[in-house]
Amino acid sequence: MARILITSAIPYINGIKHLGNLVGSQLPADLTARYLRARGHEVMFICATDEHGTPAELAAAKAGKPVEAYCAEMHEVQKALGAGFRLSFDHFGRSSSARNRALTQYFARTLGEQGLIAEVAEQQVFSIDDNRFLPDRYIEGTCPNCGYDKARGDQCENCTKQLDPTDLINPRSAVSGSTRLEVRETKHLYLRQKSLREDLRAWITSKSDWPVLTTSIALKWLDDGEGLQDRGITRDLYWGVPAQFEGAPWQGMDGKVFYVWFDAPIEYIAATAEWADAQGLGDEAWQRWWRTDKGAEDVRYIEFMGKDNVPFHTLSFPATIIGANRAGGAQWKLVDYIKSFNYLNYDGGQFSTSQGRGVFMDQALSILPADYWRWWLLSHAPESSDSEFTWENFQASVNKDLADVLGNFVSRITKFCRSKFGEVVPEGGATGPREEILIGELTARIRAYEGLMEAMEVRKAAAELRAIWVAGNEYLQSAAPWTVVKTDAAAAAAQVRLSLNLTRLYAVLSAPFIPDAAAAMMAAMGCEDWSWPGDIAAALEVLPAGHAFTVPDVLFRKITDEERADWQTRFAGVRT
Ligand code: B3M
Ligand code: ZN
Repeated sequence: MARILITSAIPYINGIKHLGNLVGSQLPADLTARYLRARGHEVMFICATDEHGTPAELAAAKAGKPVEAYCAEMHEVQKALGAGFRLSFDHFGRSSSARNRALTQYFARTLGEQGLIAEVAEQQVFSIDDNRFLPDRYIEGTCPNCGYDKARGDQCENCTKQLDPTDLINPRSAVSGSTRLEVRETKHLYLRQKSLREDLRAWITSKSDWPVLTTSIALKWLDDGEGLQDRGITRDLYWGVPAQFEGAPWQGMDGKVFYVWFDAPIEYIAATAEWADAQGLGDEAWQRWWRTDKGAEDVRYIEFMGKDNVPFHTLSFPATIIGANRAGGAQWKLVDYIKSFNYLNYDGGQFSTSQGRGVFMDQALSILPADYWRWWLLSHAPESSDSEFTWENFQASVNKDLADVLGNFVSRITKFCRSKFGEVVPEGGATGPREEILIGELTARIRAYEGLMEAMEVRKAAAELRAIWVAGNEYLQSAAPWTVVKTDAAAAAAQVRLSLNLTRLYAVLSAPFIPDAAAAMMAAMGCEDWSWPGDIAAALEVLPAGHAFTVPDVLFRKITDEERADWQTRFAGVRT
């Protein structure tokens, strides 16, 4: 038994996530957490909402709400949707928590004391009427490239040209519309990442088991062009972790907060502390996951994220950790393995939050239960390349894999047994060569499935699980107890007994992918034995003759062509 810490990239607070976001981090992280728990490991699975920064402030302003209230509300919405998708977090925290404020300030102070933070003077746009500095996105004006009159200080949405605020024609404050703007000097804190470059390189190159996708992105950012740059870690915003605090090794940072990407990964640690608080446990309970000087040296730490988040997790966050560890006091855990994902596209284009294109988490659950989505998304996870959601493929996958293969097996065997032997596992008869062949195939496939799950090869693991279901279906088809029973009731009883046991085994094996259906199968088998199978022959004898079961409701219904067509139109357009 091992201790495994799993974090999923924490979703931004502003708005409901689409299925592409879900399959890029939270869902595969859940799959792994569920599997490793089922194998008897001690797992800590952490996620949170990423609540600070400009996007949160702007979204709150657009919703006409104070940012605190907006974030509190959206946190509950995202938490409920996570629960709806059966994401089995040990804790779903908030980056705006008191724990994260304290830890972020602690890391900043420690880095500062190590000489790893520089104070840098910058020229920045100040709005006289708003009495504040304006970050890029808070300045609007006319694009010098295409003439679009709502271009933002960082980019023109119309022609996509990257801009500096000073490029804009007739710049104005996005907060008040005021045009009384001037450039003033202001001071910001920079993390001196450059001086950590060789430490980072040594650490990254020591990770020989990392996927190429992860390592190549990390090394590219470390070495490309000008290479790793020192990075501003403060912003002129109201909403965030205050950069001026008691004990800070700098002055004059009042009114500034840490940059959202500085405090967001620290929230992984803080959310574990929030978990301990919620459980009424002391600091040692979360520190044993995160501090190698407090018992975390044997923890294996795995992070899940989309590929766009990799630079922050291979360079910036490790720079924070490595820099803080130099102080020699608390020793914080670095990630052991990063599982990163490509993008999921939607029906010939991209999912788009701003255009409302694609299926969002709330919409998905309003049309079908979580397991249907979990199965499709995980069995088509964008691992080695981008993948694409189409309604045809979704329909085919649900109807074939879930309804025709797994659902049909369970329905057929339970109904047949009820009609011939009643709702108890039948006695008598013995298994023969056909069953031995099945057990041989299942053993080989289940061991392969375990290897793939351990390696977090999500698509391949799904394919192996599907093959395990198919093996049972083919066995039942060729054994044909409904024919055998006419001449040899005892032989048919043995076949049925094995198949009912296989239903229980399917529940155990499938639970990481489709937890609700697995629970329904286990409940129908009148059993609570979720133990992972060692010897497969033994696992197919857990339900003894005479054990009562029930016929479950339809596990998976088929998606009709009309529904498919309807959904296709409904989700093509603009989300209202
Ligand atoms: N919120 C970006 C994203 O949701 C960002 C991840 C933070 S992980 C510390 O993709
Ligand atoms: Zn433009």
